[in-house]
Amino acid sequence: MNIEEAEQAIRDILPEKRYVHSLGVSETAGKLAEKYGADPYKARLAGMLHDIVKYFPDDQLKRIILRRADISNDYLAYSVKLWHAPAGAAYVQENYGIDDHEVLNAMAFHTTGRKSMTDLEKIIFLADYIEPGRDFPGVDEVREVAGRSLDEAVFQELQRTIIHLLNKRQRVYPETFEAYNDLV
Ligand code: DGI
Ligand code: FE
Ligand code: FE
Ligand code: FE
Repeated sequence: MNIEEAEQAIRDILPEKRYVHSLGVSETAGKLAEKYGADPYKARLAGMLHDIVKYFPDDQLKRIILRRADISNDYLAYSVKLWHAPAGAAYVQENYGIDDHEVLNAMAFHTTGRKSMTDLEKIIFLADYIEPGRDFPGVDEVREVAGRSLDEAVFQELQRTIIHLLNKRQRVYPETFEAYNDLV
């Protein structure tokens, strides 16, 4: 599947707002890849598809996670907001024949992060947070840091996300802490 086909697929599946967000992630990820020496094509493809199953019913995402031996069932004990990331990677592998594991892992870990992230994984994780459509307190600071250090920007995103979850008295997926510990 090429970038245009991926764009067509999400245009058909996602609501307008999420489609525009995905275009922003794709574009931002492509630029970050050029800057930090990752593959811009893989970055744009993963960015385009990263939220493809975001609006699938929870029970459908759960079934994908249970069916796939390569997706940890631990996700099911944490927020439903986490499920679309690994389920989306499985979906594009099964339905679009995408077999590039760098692209699939960048999609699978775009929400939680994990220990020892590749640059492509960091780029999708970060692009999701700072694409031009995002508007929340602190996003401009992270955009600024993203212009000089990929690791520092990912670190600040993890720090802010964990603080945000703690303030809302929500669970934190252990891999998010592991990603944080890796970069602190
Ligand atoms: O799908 P998006 O909205 O574009 O963004 P995302 O896939 O990064 O989802 C972010 C949401 O997930 C955000 O509301 C925080 C929430 N979340 C819930 N539990 C966790 C979590 N995020 C992380 N990193 N770790 C968690 O344990
Ligand atoms: Fe997402
Ligand atoms: Fe994210
Ligand atoms: Fe997203």
